[in-house]
Parts: sequence; C-alpha cells; structure tokens
Amino acid sequence: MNHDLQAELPPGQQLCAAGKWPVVGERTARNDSSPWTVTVSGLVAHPLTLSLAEIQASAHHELTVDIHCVSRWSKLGVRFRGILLEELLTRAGSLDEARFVSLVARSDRLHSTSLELADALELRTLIAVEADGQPLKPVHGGPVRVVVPGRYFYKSLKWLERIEVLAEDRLGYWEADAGYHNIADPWLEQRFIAPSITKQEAARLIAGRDFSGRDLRGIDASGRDLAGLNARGALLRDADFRGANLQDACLVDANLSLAHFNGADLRGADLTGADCEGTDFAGADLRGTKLRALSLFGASFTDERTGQSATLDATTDVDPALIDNLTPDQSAFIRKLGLG
Ligand SMILES: Nc1nc2c(c(=O)[nH]1)N[C@H]1C(S)=C(S)[C@@H](COP(=O)(O)O)O[C@H]1N2
Ligand SMILES: [Mo]
Repeated sequence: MNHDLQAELPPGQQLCAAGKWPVVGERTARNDSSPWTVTVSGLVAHPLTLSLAEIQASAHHELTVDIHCVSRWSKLGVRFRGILLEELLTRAGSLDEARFVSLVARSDRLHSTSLELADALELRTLIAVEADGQPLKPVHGGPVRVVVPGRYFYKSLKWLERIEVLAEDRLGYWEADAGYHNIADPWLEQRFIAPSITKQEAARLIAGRDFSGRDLRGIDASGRDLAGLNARGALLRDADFRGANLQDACLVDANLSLAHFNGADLRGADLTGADCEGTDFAGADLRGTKLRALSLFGASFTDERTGQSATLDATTDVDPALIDNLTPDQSAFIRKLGLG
C-alpha cells in the first residue's frame, strides 16, 4: 500500500485498481433520438437551453478531482474538463430566493440529485465533457455529466439534461429512495441517514431471528447470537454485525452493502446472491461460508490498520470472478491463501 496515497483517502475508502474506473448505477442514457440539450430553469432571470455543441465550445475549465464512491472505492486525480456550474448560473442569473439546485438526467428513471446552491458553487461543480483528455464514455455519463468535487460520487449525475434552481430542496433518487445522506461529505463519512427502526423493534426482531424481506438498514446487531438467522432478501445495508454469531445464517439475496461483519462468525452461512458492495469482512470467520455473492465490489477481508483479517480456507465457497473485482490489496490477500 502506498502510504502517501492512503493519507489522501477519506475514512473507510480504498483505492481501486490502477487504471480502473468502476461503473455504478445506470449504464446508459435514455434511448432518445432528439438532439441533446441541457436546460437551466426555475428561479433564474433568463432560462437557458444549451446545445451539446455550445457546451463543448465553452468547456474550458479543467479540474483534477478525487472520486470517492459511497461503496468505498476511490479513484484519485481524474482530470475533468467542462464548464463550471457557476458560469451557467451567472449567465442565467439566479434569483434571490434560489437556495438549491436539482440536477436531472436524460435517463429512463429520470435519475436526479440535488445540492445546496452555495455548496455546489463553493465546491466548484463542473459540467464535464472530458475525463483524462478523452470524451466521457457513455457508461460514465457521456456526452455530458456533472462532477461535484468533495462529495461522494452519487452527487455527480451522469447524462445531464436539466438544471433546476429551486427555493426548497427536492431530494434526488438515491437520497429519497435509498436513504443516502443528502450532504454526502466523504471526509465526514456522510454515507447514509440514520436507520429507520426503533431500538425496541430491533430487539424484538433480533430475539425472533427472522429478518426475512425486511428493511433493516443500519440495524445494530453487534455481538448478538443470531445463529441460524433467516435474513433472506433483507435490506441490511450498513448494518452492524460486528462480533455477532451468524453461524448457518441464511443471507441469500440480502442487501449487505457496507454492512460490518468484523469479527463475526459466519461459518456455514449462505450469502448466495447477496449484494456485498463495500461490505467489511475483516476479522470474520468465513470457513464453510457460501460467498456466491452478487457483487463483492469494494468489499474488504483484511484491514492493515487494525490488523484484522478474515479466516478463509478451502471450505469457503467464493466465485473467482468476484475476487478479480476486489481492490488490489484485497484480491492479493485472498490469493495469498491459495483461494480464487
Ligand atoms: N444518471 C445517473 N447518474 C448517476 C447514477 C445513476 O444511477 N444515474 N449513479 C451515481 C452513483 S451512485 C455513482 S457512484 C456515480 C458513478 O459514476 P460512474 O459510473 O461513472 O463511475 O454516478 C452517479 N450518477
Ligand atoms: Mo455511488
């Protein structure tokens, strides 16, 4: 591990493999043959409609940006070229009541995100057309995307179509539907808003060992005896299972992204089809565990800082293709064990 680079990483982030840029979220823009335009509307004196050619012609601003995805991978020093949001808003003339900006994508689900206007400007939000000297690839939001330096990358909207200036906030797709934090400062680890269930409800569910199909994001089950737990299809993102006994638990099709399993006993547990993006398995016992997960992107099995490592052996059933997608440190750790 390069320690200079590690020092530049916000808490809980890891570098992705050199030269790799993961694709997250939607993969294509809406299939639409009309000419691409970007509009600036809402609380502005002069609403604008810009053609792609106009945007490309005024994309003179270069910005080197560290990308930090909420699923724990980071990619440092990407050179983006585009127009500053500030420049477009100066041209449109935002009105005094303007406090927020909503960014809407040309995508099937009209994906969106929003920012406080003052933050967006101070962070030097860029409307980008180029990354590292190449036109943005379509999967990465080309021909035109937003790049918000200093925020988790979910604030960086791909395939920008609409910029709306608002007096009241309008929560974006991940912020409203998935509980992502609305500010999203990676240095403050603002990944998610607080969990949605009360302590009493959590205690009752833990005692009954049945989480199946439930939304239990962020539940605190640390240190609990949950042997044989049924959590099939449960939404357990960011859940805390540190030191818990999960022997023979059924975690099939569960969403375990960013969940913490440090020191947990997962012997014989079944994670077939589980989403393990950014899941922390450092210090977990994974002997006899079925790790045929949907994804292990950004997952970790060893933590140099705490010295904790997962226990895996020949009885751990893990798909070699998933190991290829781990960060270099993590895949090296697993390969050293002779697995994958
Ligand atoms: N239109 C659109 N923009 C989006 C998303 C999406 O699903 N749709 N996902 C967001 C998330 S969560 C991330 S991490 C980044 C991923 O960008 P990349 O695929 O270029 O890495 O795009 C963000 N912008
Ligand atoms: Mo993300």
